[in-house]
Amino acid sequence: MIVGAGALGRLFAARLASRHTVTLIGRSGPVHRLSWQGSGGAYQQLEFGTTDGAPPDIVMIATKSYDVLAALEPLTERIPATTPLLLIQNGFHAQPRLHDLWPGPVLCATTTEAAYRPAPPSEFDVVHAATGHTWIGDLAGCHLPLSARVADALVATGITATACADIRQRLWQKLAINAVINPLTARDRVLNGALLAPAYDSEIASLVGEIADLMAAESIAPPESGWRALVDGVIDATANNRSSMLQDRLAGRRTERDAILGPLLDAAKRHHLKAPALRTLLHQTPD
Ligand code: KPL
Repeated sequence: MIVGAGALGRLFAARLASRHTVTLIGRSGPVHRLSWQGSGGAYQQLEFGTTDGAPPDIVMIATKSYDVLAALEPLTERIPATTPLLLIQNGFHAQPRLHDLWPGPVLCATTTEAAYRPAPPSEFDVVHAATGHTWIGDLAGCHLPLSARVADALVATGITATACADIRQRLWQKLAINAVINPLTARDRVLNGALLAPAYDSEIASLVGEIADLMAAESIAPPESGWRALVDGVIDATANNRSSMLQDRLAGRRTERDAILGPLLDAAKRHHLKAPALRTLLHQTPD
């Protein structure tokens, strides 16, 4: 079962439906039909099952971070509390909360798969823009065999996925990237690539410097290339993207500001670090 019918939820549903019975639940209930365009240009029309029947083997929650608890709530009556969850959210807000709350295994994923929902009247509900890599693990590192089974199931449907024992590190590394790119692009309404302009250089340097200190305080290992090179590399590789936060802003939706900048500012408080650039950015970022 996949809860959350945004671009990623639809992408995973479309891939998994080739080998599994998938129930995809959106805001207004189950999604029964989906047309999607694969990254190689292949086009497919898919039909999904209903929510009746046997309990799901796993529930993937692909909503925005702030919607995770509300999305799970109506399911708690219908699925055993031992059902594994797979969370695929930006930031580091929903993951530790669900890890503490849910009795069953809580797996977390971070992905570089890129998908988007084209504006109507497109014939596609979702377009797989670029293939990427999905990492799966749990915060306590005690469900590695389950993570490996889930990763294998994804690989069998064409999604490159790997189980890992260090998902917390990977989620925080992704957080470092999102904490720079998403708020700046949403604040200034620019594509990711605009951040390569010299005008952003010193602001990005201050943000990355504070993030590096926070990561060190949280024992998150720096990437081999260093934090700045990591962020610049992603800006370069996604230069033509509208960040998810900019998309939310343009669509008048709530943004994931608190899930992305919140954990960093909480860490700053824990470690008595001031983080002025991040603090300023929080106030400038649309909620
Ligand atoms: O993850 C992203 C997002 O937009 O949320 C990046 C990596 C910044 C790509 O746009």
